[in-house]
Amino acid sequence: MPIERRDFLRTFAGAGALALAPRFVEAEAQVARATRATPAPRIKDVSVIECQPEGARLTVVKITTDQDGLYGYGCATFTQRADLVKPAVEKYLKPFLLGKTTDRIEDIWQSCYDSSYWKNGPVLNNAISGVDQALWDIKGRQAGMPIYQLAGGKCREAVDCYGHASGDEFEDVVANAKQYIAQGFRNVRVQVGLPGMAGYGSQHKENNRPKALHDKPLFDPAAQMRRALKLLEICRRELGDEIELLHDMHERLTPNEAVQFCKEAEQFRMFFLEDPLSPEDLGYFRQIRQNCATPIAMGELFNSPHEWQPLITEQLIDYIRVHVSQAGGFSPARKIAILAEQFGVKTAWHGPGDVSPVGHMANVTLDLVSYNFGIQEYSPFNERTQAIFQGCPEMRDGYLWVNEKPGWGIEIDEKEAAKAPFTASPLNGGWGEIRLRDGTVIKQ
Ligand code: GCO
Ligand code: MG
Repeated sequence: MPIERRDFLRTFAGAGALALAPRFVEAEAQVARATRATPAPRIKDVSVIECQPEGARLTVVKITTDQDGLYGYGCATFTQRADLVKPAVEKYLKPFLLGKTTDRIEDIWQSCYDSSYWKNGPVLNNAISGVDQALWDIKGRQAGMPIYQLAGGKCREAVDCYGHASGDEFEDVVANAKQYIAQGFRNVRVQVGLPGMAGYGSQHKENNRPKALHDKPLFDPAAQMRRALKLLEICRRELGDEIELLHDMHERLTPNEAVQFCKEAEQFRMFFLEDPLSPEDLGYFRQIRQNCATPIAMGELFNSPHEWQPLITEQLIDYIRVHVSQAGGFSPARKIAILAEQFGVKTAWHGPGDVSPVGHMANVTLDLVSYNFGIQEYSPFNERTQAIFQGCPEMRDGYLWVNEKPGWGIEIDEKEAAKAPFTASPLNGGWGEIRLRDGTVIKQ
């Protein structure tokens, strides 16, 4: 017992109290045991792992701590500008983070966010996401729990997904959709190529390209609109009423065409139509709502709360569809999910090939813990990806199953990652251009 405590008992409580001292000491020790955490780990290193096991360039941040074997991974994938994320992490966040304790995730998120003064851009948000998710991974590993437990536990057993069915012609799409259905999927996204043009989701062979005033990839929004509506009609007929249909408009139409498209598509009872408008045209969502009840998903291009807040609070969309690392990671995405729940909006986190398996685990974790989960986009992991990222979530019967290991449950084999470096490409992974017949460049 500390001397001062013994003196205190003798002086103020008398000898009787001193006799009770052993019990007092034991109680004190119990409190100490309960409150004494092992000293919080400190950040010893922040590094970036890059690889391209499939089409997309993937970026992951690794945070190493001063405690033996304790580290974590976070997804920071921004495939079109991948080379910029690494220096954002190494030259700015790393010096800011070295020596800090890993236990204050929210505090670190807020201070990284503010440390650039200008914020909410895709490069910096991805860099912060890498750090944020790596810190969650570390906390999960410390607790010996998967992160869904730290976020409150499961609301459901597994995550209902949709697969991507596509093809040059209508019958190819239907056949591809049937393959998904045969695997147990209940939901399919359908995309058809546009003859001679650069459509989204399926590139049609350039055999009968319409005349244009340039030789760049070509697109015609009105033709796209007619073809996609036809596809939905055929799919509803051929696939039956039990299958949920989704379609990604990829903000290719003009705002008024988008309103028309959503209105026309109402008859096909879609699960949702995705990205009818670009983030620059958010005001038109009011017109879509006023004209039809087609469920709308939006948000994969969002980086800023100023983009998702009005759509959610005005209940202008049905599914919020943010790319988690583009919003800054697991911490802000959890807040988006909770905000959306309050307004009856469901989640449909962006899950394409340009999310690393660590990011997919973050998606699946959000899906499991959010009451207002809607659906999850699914992209398969090829063998090369699984050799690098061991512990990818598993697909069974159209459901994704979380990895039950602590943290995100993923181990990265850095030697395997080094065997799949970014491949050379003329635009360094960036996208080219798509133009209308007269040569006007459009959003893709
Ligand atoms: C989707 C998306 C993607 C994006 C891609 C951009 O809904 O899956 O639209 O296919 O185009 O992630 O890099
Ligand atoms: Mg999309």
